[in-house]
Amino acid sequence: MTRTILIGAPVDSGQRQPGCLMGPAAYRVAGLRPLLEGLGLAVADRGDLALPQVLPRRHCANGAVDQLPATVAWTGLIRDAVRDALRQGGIPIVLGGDHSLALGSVAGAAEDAAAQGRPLFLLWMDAHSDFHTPLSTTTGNLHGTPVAYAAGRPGFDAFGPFPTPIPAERICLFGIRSVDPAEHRALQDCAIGVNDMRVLDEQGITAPLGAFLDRVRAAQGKLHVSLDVDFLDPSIAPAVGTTVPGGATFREAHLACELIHETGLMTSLDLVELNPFLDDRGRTAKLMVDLVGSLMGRKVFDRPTRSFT
Ligand code: Z70
Ligand code: MN
Ligand code: MN
Ligand code: MN
Repeated sequence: MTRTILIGAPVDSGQRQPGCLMGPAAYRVAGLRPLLEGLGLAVADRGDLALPQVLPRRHCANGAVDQLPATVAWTGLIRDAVRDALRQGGIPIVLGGDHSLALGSVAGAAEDAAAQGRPLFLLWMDAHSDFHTPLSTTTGNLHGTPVAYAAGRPGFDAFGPFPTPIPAERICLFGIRSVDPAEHRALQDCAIGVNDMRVLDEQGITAPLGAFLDRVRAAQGKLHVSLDVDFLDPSIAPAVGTTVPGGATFREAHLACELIHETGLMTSLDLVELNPFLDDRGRTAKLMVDLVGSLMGRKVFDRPTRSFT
């Protein structure tokens, strides 16, 4: 029986708009646990992680960087929680919290994959590329950095080295439409797969996503999925600090989640950037929970396990 392990990560040190710390509670209120149980899955809810009273002293050469000590402390807590959940054979679902939590969750998934001798792949469903380093960010918001950390870019001394950096070919950005100049330059110099909105408009969801998932399967890889609320169009998902027009529709998002489920490849998941304070009667929280339903196997009719080639 598939076991999901819920890890509450009320992180809001990665950006400056208060409210993401209410995310884990909102997912629980929106019915995440009964949804998963209704799909026949076992659920263990580990509750919410909490920062220690005393934070490590940390300094960054870039004076713009905001709340580095708290973000470093969250990273260690989340990394350990995700690694332990995977070690116990569960599928960790990290309930965020802003996207800086992925500095920890992807590191935990990488530690586990290395221990099992399997390659880790990363699917980043987001309006943003989150490919800044602490040295290149101009906003200082560390939620804009986790892909760079996972890829092994320099500048993350305060966090310690990323365990087994993920080769660029195993990272897929999906749905992006807001990339800062420094991120753009760095992405052009590497082999990270960029499925921006232009690609999805032209080719749809199935072909680009299927090509990536096929590579995960061929490599017998593990797959971490990081789902940012702003992957979705703000008209259906208003509860996010950084709305970017032109996001995924309800149908595109569900299709992507269904396709991921049908491959059976996803081994860990982040739900990030929900800001319940900005929500409209819980609709964004409910939509995110609904998408987890599709990721974990809810469907109108049964379909066989799928591959794309
Ligand atoms: C911008 C920055 C970002 C998420 C906003 C935005 C980054 N590139 N990431 N929302 N999830 O501030 O670095
Ligand atoms: Mn993000
Ligand atoms: Mn984003
Ligand atoms: Mn944000």
